[in-house]
Amino acid sequence: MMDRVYLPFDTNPSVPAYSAPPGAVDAHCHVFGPGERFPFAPARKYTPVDAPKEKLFALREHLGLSRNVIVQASCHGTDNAALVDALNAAGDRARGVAVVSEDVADKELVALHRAGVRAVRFNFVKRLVDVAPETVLLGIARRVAKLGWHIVVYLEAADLAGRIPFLEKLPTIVVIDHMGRPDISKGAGHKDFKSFVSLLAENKNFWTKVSCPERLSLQGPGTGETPDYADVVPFARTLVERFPDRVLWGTDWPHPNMRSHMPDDGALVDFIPLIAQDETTQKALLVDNPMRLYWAEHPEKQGAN
Ligand code: 0GY
Repeated sequence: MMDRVYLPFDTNPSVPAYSAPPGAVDAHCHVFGPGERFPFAPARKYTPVDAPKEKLFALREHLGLSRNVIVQASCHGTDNAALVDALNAAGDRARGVAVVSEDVADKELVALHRAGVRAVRFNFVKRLVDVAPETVLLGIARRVAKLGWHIVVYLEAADLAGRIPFLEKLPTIVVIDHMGRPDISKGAGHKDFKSFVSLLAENKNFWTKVSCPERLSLQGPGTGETPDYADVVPFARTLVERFPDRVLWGTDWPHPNMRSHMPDDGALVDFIPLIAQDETTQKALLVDNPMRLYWAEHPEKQGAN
């Protein structure tokens, strides 16, 4: 285990200039610990700073947002206790994305559903996890599909091509985190990003999160004259314009495992009008899409009532 402490999150983010529409969802964020109550996984690859639910809910209000989708991160492994605790405290204002192993019991899945979990995350990023075999993941996907859940996938651009046959076998909606982590230095006109756009065009059940400009940007925070992460705008804007009903946005607070700098969460909200340029598109990105995916009741779900 590599036990590295990452940068603490910004405890004094700016108030964004952009006002999100009523009901806006931060569809990618995490809760960590507190470690004393919810210990981190022994096999974790980094140790985060505690980022408890109260801080997340306070940030939601500060940024003018209404709801959260809380994603289980690798440092908590398959122990979803901190996530469930946050979901229980948030009531209808949060939904969850869990990480489970193949031996998860049906009754545990039902309990997660009752708490507000609506997806599982498959993490293919080798620096974060020991990646599970695809046959195991496919088995999990088939089980959670019965609950009406979907699959959230985290992978890096270099690994995408090799995983496409697997992704295309998944019997659910598939949400690809952080735009598939494109290489920003290549530009949005490069064939690699075009392939990602084609992948979404060809697979109507594939969605993506236009999130994490702070991880992808080479330019980094702006100078006052230029906005933060301006070099990521063409990528995110392309996806929002091309797939307005299959994109999600999130802060990624508390930005686990960031080493270069800690973003200002207010500036991340101000990234939204740069990538979604009219009110209809903003409402789709921030309200309609996440509500449809995480708050709708699925008639096909079984055993979860
Ligand atoms: C993210 C990104 C990262 C970490 C995790 O599960 C995780 O530990 O997702 C990362 O290091 O790129 O989405 O929060």
